[in-house]
Amino acid sequence: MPMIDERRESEVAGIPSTDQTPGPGTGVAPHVGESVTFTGRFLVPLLVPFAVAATIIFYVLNVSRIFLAAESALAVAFAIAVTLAILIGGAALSAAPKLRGSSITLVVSGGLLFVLVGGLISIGAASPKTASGPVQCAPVQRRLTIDAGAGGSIRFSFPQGSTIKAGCVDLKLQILGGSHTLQFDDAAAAGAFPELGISTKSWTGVLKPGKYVFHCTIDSHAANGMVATLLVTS
Ligand SMILES: [Cu+2]
Repeated sequence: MPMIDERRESEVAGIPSTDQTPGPGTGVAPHVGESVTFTGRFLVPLLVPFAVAATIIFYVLNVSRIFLAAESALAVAFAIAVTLAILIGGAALSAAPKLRGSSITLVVSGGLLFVLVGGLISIGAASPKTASGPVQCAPVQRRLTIDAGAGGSIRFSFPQGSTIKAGCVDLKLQILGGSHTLQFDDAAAAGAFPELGISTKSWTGVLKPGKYVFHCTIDSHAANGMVATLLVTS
């Protein structure tokens, strides 16, 4: 740095330096203004933790959704791919500090978009498979009401008989006393048709021919004999 040395020598010698503009090769960029200082010193350090937290939440939400939706092996593979992409991307970005800000923004938002798309396409599959009710059918061909707790008993009763023809059936539980429910014993039937009770009093669905054993889920009602069979004929 011959220029600095020269200046020092001139200052030491008491000769005022007239050259106020930094010469080429000094490598000192002049300060542009206060806004740069405010953004760099205050705004960025303040926003970075929030951005990091938001990114982590975003990542966890979407990747966990992928885990919920996909078969375990596929989900693990995807999560590893996403995590590796983030790690490699981060390493590449820090290894290339001269990359323009706009390029970094593009790469990062591209990665986030990748994670978001992965999360979005698995939304439906990730939703819990609740027994949301039987396949709706129309028109209703038959209606059947099953009574529960008639005369203060802990029993089911069939005012219209316990046999019904297969088809589009509207089944209703009429609670005459106490609190009772109606749920099919068979796991597949219980999954297909919602439990009837206080909140859900009826459903409409296709009943195929067969014997449908059902019970009350309240306390020890079933153990005390609150079970019955609905016969569906072809
Ligand atoms: Cu009961």
